[in-house]
Amino acid sequence: MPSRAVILSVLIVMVALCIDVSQSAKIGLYADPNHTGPILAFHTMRDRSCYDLDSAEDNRASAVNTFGNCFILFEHPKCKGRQMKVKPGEGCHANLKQCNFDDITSSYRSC
Ligand SMILES: [Ca+2]
Repeated sequence: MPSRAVILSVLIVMVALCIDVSQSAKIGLYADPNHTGPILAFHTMRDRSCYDLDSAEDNRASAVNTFGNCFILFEHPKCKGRQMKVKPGEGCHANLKQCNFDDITSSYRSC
């Protein structure tokens, strides 16, 4: 029979895992409209820190998939400059050009 402390520890870890999952947000950036062309970025953000695209992916994104999450795309590195929020029902996910944000994204963070 496990001690009460062990059960409590397991519960705390489970709660921590649930919180972590709820805060993680997946994003995909694509070089061409309608989520085609080379994938420039595809990863899961664990917090709201800023992510800078590498020079090879910089200023190339033409479409974004937020997988139901909320993200802010930025014109310059370090989440500076012009910005565009993309979340379900807001922003030009399939064609960033429609929001005058084509080939501009240099960094992003979740919101
Ligand atoms: Ca830029």
